[in-house]
Amino acid sequence: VKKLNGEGAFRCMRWEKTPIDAGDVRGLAERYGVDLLSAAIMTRRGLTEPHELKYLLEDDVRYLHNPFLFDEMEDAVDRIMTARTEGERVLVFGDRDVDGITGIALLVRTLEELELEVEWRLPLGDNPYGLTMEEVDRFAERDGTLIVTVDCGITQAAEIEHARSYGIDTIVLDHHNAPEQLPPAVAIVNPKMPDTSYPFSGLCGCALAAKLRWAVFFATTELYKQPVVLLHARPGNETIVVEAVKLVNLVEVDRISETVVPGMVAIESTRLYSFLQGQHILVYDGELEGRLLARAFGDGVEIQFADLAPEIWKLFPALQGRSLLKLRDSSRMAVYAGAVPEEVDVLVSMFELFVTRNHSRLGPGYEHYLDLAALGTIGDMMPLVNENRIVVRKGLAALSSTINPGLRELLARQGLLGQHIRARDVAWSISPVINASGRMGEPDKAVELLLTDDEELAGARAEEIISLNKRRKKIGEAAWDRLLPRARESLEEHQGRFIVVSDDQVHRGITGILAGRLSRLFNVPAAVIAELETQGVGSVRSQRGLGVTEFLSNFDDILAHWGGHDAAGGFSVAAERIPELRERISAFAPQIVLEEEAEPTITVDAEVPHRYMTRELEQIVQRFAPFGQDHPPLSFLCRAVRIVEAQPIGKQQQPHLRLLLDTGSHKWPAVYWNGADSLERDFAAGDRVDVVFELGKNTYQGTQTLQLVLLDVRRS
Ligand SMILES: [Mn+2]
Repeated sequence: VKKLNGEGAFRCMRWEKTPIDAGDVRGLAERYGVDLLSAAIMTRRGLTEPHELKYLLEDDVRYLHNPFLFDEMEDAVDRIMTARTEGERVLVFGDRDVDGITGIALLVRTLEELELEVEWRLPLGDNPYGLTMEEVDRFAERDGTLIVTVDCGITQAAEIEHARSYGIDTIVLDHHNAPEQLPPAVAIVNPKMPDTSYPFSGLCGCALAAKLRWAVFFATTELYKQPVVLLHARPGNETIVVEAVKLVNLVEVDRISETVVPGMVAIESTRLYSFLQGQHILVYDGELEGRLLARAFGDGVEIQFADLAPEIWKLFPALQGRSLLKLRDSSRMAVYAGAVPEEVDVLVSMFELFVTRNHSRLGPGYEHYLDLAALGTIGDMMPLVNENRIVVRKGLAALSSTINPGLRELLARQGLLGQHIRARDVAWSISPVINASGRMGEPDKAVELLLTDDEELAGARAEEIISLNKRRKKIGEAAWDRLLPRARESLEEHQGRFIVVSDDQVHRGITGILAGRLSRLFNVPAAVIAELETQGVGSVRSQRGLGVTEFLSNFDDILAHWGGHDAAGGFSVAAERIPELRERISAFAPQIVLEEEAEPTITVDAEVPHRYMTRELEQIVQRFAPFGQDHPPLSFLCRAVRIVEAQPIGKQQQPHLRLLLDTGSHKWPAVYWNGADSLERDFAAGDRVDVVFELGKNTYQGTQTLQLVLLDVRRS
């Protein structure tokens, strides 16, 4: 086994292809109407449950979870609506990374649309993470009364209490792990709260801002907090089954099903009576429903309801005259429901569709703002599973055609304007640039970029943050050279369990990058501390299962601030206590238990027979895109392909290989990064080889062509 570049890449890897059952694959393919190869990949990736496949195969925003599933979303919305009526001054305070910056932009634009008086701040220069006492004082002096934090706040009980002492309320939108002592906020919207009813924990801060946006615009409709009952009666076996679902803010709060023998019971003696009393009732096809209800309970009983059908038919003429039963059988919803859905569930979904289509900002208009949420999600390395898939898919589509002047200027300079933008384009060319502004102490430049409607200013800000990124790269390289030998010593000192290095030359903005790079190189958790004048500012990056916030909690008494996720975290410490902190970490190190180092392995998603090695493979890859955290690119195995040509390429020592591979029906261009050493040693032109590859794109003089990106090559 040979380690490459010291960056954790290995040659001579084990190829792992999970065995699957052909019958399962066929069943999945039939049920969801996909090809067998896709079904095989889904099965190998363990994506076989209806609710998972929904997020893989669909990308309509109506599959997003309802924002009111957050326990305190209504409180947040109410407080904002009060601020609107009272003409209050609102401060949006965010973190200085992509997630915080996009979150601020999304919130400020939203609150301004509501005609609120909004200002925004985030930590500049060497200022510490999160809201500070000084910031609260400053806002109090300006007679502010409401703060909304995004991507920070959950660990800031003291600062938020301080705001409260001025009579300033705070709404916290944060996705960092919640500490035991929660801040005294009027509302906390955090998917990682211990017993939240929200069904997905992987949202970034900006996505929470997008959730709040939907919720406040929902609150401008007449439906906000108004219970609505959707009612449906259907003939059963000599009976009539009456089903009803109660929604508040489009969230189901109650449901009932009554089987009635016509003429046998008075409606007053059924549970239905109290369920319906005083409610706003909606049905589909009022004439038919009225007849069935009259048959069930007698002509004397009159249930007041409104008929949704004419409204729905106006919006979707193709549905004219169709019964709920017919709609159920043709709806995608039935495919993803674990069991056959009730007709009343179809009615619920029709109603949701009706509401979101009728209020542009809740439906198609909502998607325009997902460009920012996609940037935050990718930049913060959130898992691309569950509803994040829809956020990112829709967000990338919105980004590709964005009208935001700042984003357009930035995309243009990164060669992405007018392109079909992929998640990796964002991860490589957009989020590092926005992040650099914060790392270099000038994140306000990036916020201005995203908020301005002035093209000239947008262009200037784009230039500035791109040059900040160049500077960030330069100082990062210099710091790396200085820290690497000390990191080796630290690793030895801590019995191969942990790395901690501190340095007074390291820029505070790149501790996270350095810690990440060290942790990947040595495959252990690493901490990097920048020693500033009065304080140390550090980042921790995990590896092999160490929980970062749990780790940091051991030093709670000595750290000034700390917080984070399981995989990454940050902290600050008074300068004079840095040596003590290092000693404490060293004393703690023997207790660190790391998971076994895994054997270097490539997971193969599917073996592709030669006859399937056509351009259609790209369509299969697209079905599974976007790729990222917890959802890596598809890797394929193809056996016995003939090497037509192989040519070393790359600057200086030409470490890479460009190849032409013959798969029978097609000749494929391929690239093998760092593969030049293998030529003549492991294989040669003319050989037949087995290859594991990802499908990639090669852009040459503005034209994109498909190519195979080889991950491993073996002589057949
Ligand atoms: Mn974040």
